[in-house]
Amino acid sequence: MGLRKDFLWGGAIAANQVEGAWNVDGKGPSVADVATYKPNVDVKDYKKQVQITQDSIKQAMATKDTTYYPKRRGIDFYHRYPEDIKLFAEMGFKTLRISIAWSRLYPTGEEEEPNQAGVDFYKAVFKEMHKYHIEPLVTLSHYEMPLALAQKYNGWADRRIIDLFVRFCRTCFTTYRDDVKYWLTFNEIDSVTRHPFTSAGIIPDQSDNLLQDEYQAFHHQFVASALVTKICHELIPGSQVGCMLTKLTDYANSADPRDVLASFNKNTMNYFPADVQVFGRYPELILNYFKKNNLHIVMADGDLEILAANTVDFVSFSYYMSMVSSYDENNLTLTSGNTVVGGKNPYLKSTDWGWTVDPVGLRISLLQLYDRYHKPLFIVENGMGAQDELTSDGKIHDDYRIDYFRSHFEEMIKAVDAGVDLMGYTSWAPIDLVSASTSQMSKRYGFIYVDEDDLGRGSLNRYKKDSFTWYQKVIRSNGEDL
Ligand code: BGP
Repeated sequence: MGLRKDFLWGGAIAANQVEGAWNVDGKGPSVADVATYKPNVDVKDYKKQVQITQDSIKQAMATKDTTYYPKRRGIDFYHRYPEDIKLFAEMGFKTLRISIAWSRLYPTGEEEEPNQAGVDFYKAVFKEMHKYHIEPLVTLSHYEMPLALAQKYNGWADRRIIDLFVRFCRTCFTTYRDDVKYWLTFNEIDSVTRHPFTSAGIIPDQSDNLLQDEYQAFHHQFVASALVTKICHELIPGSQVGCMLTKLTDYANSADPRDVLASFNKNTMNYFPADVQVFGRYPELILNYFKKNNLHIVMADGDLEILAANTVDFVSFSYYMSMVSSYDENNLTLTSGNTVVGGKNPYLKSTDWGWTVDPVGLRISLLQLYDRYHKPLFIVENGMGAQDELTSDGKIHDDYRIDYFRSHFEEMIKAVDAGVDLMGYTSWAPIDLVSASTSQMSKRYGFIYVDEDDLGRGSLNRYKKDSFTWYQKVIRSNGEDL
């Protein structure tokens, strides 16, 4: 069988991790611009890594320094996008997933009219992609919102954000209607409870009841996502809108039924936001979880109808690792879980950052998602963070990365052979960029090396890694030559 003839091979990046130019041409500060480089935090403690307070934001905004705020500088994609897109085209990309920085179009989120320089920037980026017949896949919210909205409203915890986001999206649809057909609403929508600031602009010490605010934010994002899906379909005939979840595939630690129960709970919480976006309603178990935990989600009249009437066209997801759950006597209800890295799995190796490498897990994920949702799937992130060495003759021998991708592609193809309808695959990330969780540059994902270190030193020159030519061959053969 093999992959579709029109399989969308490509790569994925996000505005806040590549663009830089955080305060030029009218862009306002975003939540990403106050994220600090934290080299010494235990990578297993995801919550600590992304911890943010009202004070840390004030401190960050008192300086224009980019050394310790790497997302402010990214990899200078803002100025170098023609060179980068040309390299993607050389690999044969059919698609490129990017995101639009809300704060580049609406600096504080509340302007009536968009910032023209921001609008023009993305127009130019799309033009460059089309020059090489690269189909844009655009995320409307990828770990980025105007900082002002986080400070003033506590982000998505406040219902007023819905209208502001809809205004931003409407601008995107009207301006880029001829450029973009594939849209995603919220990146890794399930992550609100894992890192509320990055994902929803919630400043934890500004919340009286953090868990309540997180679930309220979920609800607002669901409504916003549904409204935006409707508007997109109206404004761009033939467009397709997808949801995007982090597929944190969880295994029971043993055949002990109680471990199986723990794992079921974990997976159910992981699926829930996509369930709402695909089925158009809240799962009963989640509504009961709200009740049991005294969470009172305020829903306006008509919200449930909006969710029901505007479900997504396809399901996209990121897949990096699998996790393991064990029974915990003190925790018998569904839990959101606050770590990304689960228990140890003796059958799997891990990356230097402790993320398990589990290609079969990708196949399992594809089968599970297709069986659950019966919608076309799109792998929009998958890859391995590693430290690379640039040799004196400008080469990077990254066999480990090739091995990672090869093993994942083999399993992906087996899932397609089993009947999964898969639209495409975009690697995270085709070019080295600033890490979302650690703000490191040294956690490298790309087929293209960027000469920049954690503190922003380097020429920013781009170099092709060995994996560059390998991926080019994979795309050319539509996955037959691995
Ligand atoms: C996902 C995010 C991306 C990306 C990736 C790798 O969660 O959607 O933005 O960064 O993970 O994570 P990290 O950069 O922390 O290694």
